[in-house]
Order: sequence, then structure tokens, then C-alpha cells
Amino acid sequence: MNLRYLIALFLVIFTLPLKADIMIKDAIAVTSTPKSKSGAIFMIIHNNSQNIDRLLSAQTGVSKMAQMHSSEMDGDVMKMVHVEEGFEVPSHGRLTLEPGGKHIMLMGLSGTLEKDSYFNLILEFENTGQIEVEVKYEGSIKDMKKMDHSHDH
Ligand SMILES: [Cu+2]
Repeated sequence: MNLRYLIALFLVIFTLPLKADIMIKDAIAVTSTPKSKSGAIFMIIHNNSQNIDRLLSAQTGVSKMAQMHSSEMDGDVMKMVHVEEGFEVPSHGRLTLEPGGKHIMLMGLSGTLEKDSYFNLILEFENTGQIEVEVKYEGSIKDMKKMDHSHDH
């Protein structure tokens, strides 16, 4: 192996983009009506590392509080439960926050969000630390495409 080859090899290794351990996709927020004081954030959290991570908390400037919630059926009624310990993100796996499942609940919204605008959300992970993501406000939940197949009774 000559020196020139070695140098080339090093250049390749050190210029490869580092794959982030935690990657956030499709972060969106919805409210039940345009003037609601509460809303929900959905996203897909990819964990590319060998370690389990945990989403501990979330913070945003657009609401007073952000909580980790899960949805559970209580008879015929969908109930939201505050998950204080946060959500586990499996290693080499993903966590999906989606309507009718786990989500980040926004409480005390300022009510100034405009449809299709973006706001910043800071996520705190046990291993990875803080990650800032942009969340798109998709308007009221009726506007959300994924809700097209929601169950009507
Ligand atoms: Cu909730």
C-alpha cells in the first residue's frame, strides 16, 4: 500500500457524512379546531445507533406545555394517558408517533399558529441529548390527510 493510496483512503473515510444516531421524519402538528388551545405532534423517530434511546421531554415556544401521551381505549372511549417516563426508541429501529397512538401533546397553545407554517420543537433524548426539529402545523385535524381513513361510527 503506497502513501498516496493511504492518503486517499483517509480522505474518503473522513469526508463520509456521519449518519446521525437519531433522525426525525415527517414532524407535523394538528389541533382539533383552528382555535384550539391544545394540539398533538406526530413524527417518526429513527434510531440508527446500537443503543436504545428514550424521548424524555419536548419543549416549544408555541405552547405552555408539551407532554408525552399515549392513547388507550377505555371501553368505547379513547383516553389519553400522560407517559411520564417518556417513549423508548428501539436500537436500529423507530418510534412512530401517530393519531390514535403515542403523540406529543401541546397544551396552552398561543393560538397564533398559521396553517402550513413551521415552528421549532426541542426534543430531549436520554442518550443523544437535545435535538431541534421543525414541525409543520397542518391545521385542524380534519385537514390531515392521514385521517381520511378514520373510523366513523
Ligand atoms: Cu394527548
